[in-house]
Parts: sequence; C-alpha cells; structure tokens
Amino acid sequence: MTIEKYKIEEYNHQLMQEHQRKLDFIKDEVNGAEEILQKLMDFQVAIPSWALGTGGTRFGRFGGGGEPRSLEEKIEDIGLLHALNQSSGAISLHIPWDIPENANNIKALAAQNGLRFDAMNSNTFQDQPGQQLSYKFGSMQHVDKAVRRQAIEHNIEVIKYGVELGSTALTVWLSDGSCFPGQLHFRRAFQNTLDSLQQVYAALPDNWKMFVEYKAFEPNFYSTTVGDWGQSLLYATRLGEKAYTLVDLGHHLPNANIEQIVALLLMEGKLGGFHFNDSKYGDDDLTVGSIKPYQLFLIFNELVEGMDARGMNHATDLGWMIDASHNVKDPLEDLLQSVEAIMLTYAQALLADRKMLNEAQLQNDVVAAQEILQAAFRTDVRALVAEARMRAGGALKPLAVYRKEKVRENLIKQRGLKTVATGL
Ligand SMILES: [Mn+2]
Repeated sequence: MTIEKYKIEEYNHQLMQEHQRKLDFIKDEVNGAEEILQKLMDFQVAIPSWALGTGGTRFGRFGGGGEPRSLEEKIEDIGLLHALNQSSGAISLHIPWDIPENANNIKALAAQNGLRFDAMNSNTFQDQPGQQLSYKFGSMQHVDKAVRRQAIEHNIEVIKYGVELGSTALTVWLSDGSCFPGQLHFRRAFQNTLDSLQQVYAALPDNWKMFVEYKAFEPNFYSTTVGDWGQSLLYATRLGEKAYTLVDLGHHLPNANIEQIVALLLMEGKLGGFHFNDSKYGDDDLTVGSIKPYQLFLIFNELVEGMDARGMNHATDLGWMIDASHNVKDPLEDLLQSVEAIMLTYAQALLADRKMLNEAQLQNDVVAAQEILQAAFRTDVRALVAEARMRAGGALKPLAVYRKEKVRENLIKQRGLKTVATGL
C-alpha cells in the first residue's frame, strides 16, 4: 500500500491555518529557526527491519495482523513511514532474517521508496536451522576455535550482502558472556572475542565502519563479554580507526549517566552509532521518549555539543537507528511516535543556548545552567518539526493521516490477520 502525495497535501491543507499560527509563534520565540528547520529536514533515522512486526516477550506474543511477510513488504512499510514523516529514509537489515535474494531488485525497490541501506546487523546470538555448531556457550568468545570461525564467517557474509546493497557499516552485537560465576575465563573470553573481531575487521571494505555494540546483561546474567562502553571502547581502540562504539539506550544498568558516556566517546572520536529506545527497568525496548524524555534531551544536548565541537555533520557522521519492538502497539504507529520524539528532542537540543551554558559553567552558576537546559527542554517545538516535515513533502500530523487512511486495516486486508514478520 502507498499513500499518494496529493492525499498528504490535502490533509496538510486542512490543518494549515492552525499550523501557521503556531509556527509564527515559535519562530518569534527562538533564534535561527530557518537553520534549525534545515537541520531537521536533513536528519534521518534508520528503521530496523525487525521493528515492523509486533515484538514478543519470552512469555507471549500478540500479533496485530498485516505484518510484513518478506523483505519487500518490510521495505514497503518503511516507505509508508517515510512518506508520512520524511525522516525515516533508511533501513537497517538483520542477517539471516532478511537475506536479499536479488540485491539489485531490493536496491531498486528501496530507492523507489526513498530509502538507503544503513548498518547491517549480524546474528550469532541464535542457532539457525541447519547450522553446524551451536552458539549456546557464545560465538566469538567460544572456547572452540571452530565455533569462532563459524561466527567470523557469518559476519564476513553479512558484509558481502551489505556491499551488494550499498551499506557502509556492520553492527556487531554479541550476546556472549556467562550465566554463572566460574563459567568463563574473562581474559580468555576477551582475547578470543578480540581475535575474532580482528578477523572480521580485516574483511571490512575501506569505506566501511564497524560498530561494536555493548549490553550490560541479558541473555547472559552473570557477565557479558562486551558489557559496557569501556569494554566496547577497548575493542574498538584495539581494532583500529574504522571501529567505533555503538550506544544503545536500553543497554545500560539502571540510572547510568548515558549523556556523560556519549560526551566522552565523542571526545575520543569513537562514537559511531546510536540505537534509540526507552526503558523503565532494563532493555525494555519501549517507544523513544515515552518514559524518560528529559534524559533523552540531555543525551541529545551532549550529542549536538560534542559533534559541533568536532565539526561533525549531525545527519551523516553518526549512524542513527531505532532499536525497539514491543507487544502492545501497532508497530508502525509506534515507529511514527519514536521518530517524532527523536525529532522533537533534536530540535530542543539545537535550541539550547550553549554560549550562556558555557558561561554559567565557568562561573559555577548551577542554577543558571539548569535554567538554560530546562528552558530548551520546555519549549514546545512541535510546530517547527511539523514545518520541517511538510517542507520535505511529509504530513503535518503523520499519525493522524495513518489512522484516517486506515493503513493497518488495509495491510490486514492485503496480507492477512495471521502474518508474522520474519525474525520474531
Ligand atoms: Mn541495539
């Protein structure tokens, strides 16, 4: 299913008067509105192929119907999101869940939908049907060299698929670790993992990056071999200049100061990619901005400040991706909400008066520093984000159009009620 451009324009037209009033107000309130609008239009967030179906938990899964049955249908779904918000112009694939049978056709279909291929994701956290050796006790850390070899070869195969599609990054997330004290020799696990990653790194094309994603716990509950940003940075530093740390918001212990982690990784030139989601307890994979919006703002504030300090391009110099999937919402509505939350928070971070903040910091004026940050956070930037979206050809209110056009009902009609997206 597609939503015609004229339909989106019709809906926009109905809202125009009210929108213009709100836009005039905010443009009056803030400095450099046009510059912010351009940055918002340039900023794209990649959608992972596994977020298009209803997520499951280990207790159950409640499908909503009309889920994409193939890579082609996943691209179609992201194309719908992008048509509505003009900010979801990339897709991140997971191998082996989304092996492109015919790379040229898949590339052409993505291009028709205005999408490019973001980072490729490998999977050595599950055993696949027919797989020779098991990852039950880890993949790249494994005591058996043959298991490590299998994991290395899988990652090299993922790079090969990525090259065919025009991707330029590989994200490696390992579930390797241990569940009980004594199970694992920590240094040996690290060295095996480093050696395996080095062999994958050696197969990276010159223009590619490797993202080493860390996670504090789950599925292993005693130790994780890439467990925090320190360990990831250690691997990335040992690997070389094409290797970076990837920060996933849900992969920290409770109350970790993620904004400080981001600031220091940027300082070291080692922040490569970012996975957005939100959480209350652990890796809850909830909608971005739904639980801790102020934390998200503080993180974005450091991202903008740190990238500007290094002269980085916000839109292109980091890999931005949503990594969330859960049980109770229509996945496409959830993704529209997540992208909206990201754009709103990015806009607020762009508004922060950094010169004043710097002065407050140098004067130890703690009260003023808080006032400056919260003034930005409490600014209603919804009209700015909507304006950027409309100028790019999207909808002023994407979620409202999605519902009025009965997208989910149409997808269920087309695909059926009992479909299950691959990989979940
Ligand atoms: Mn992730």
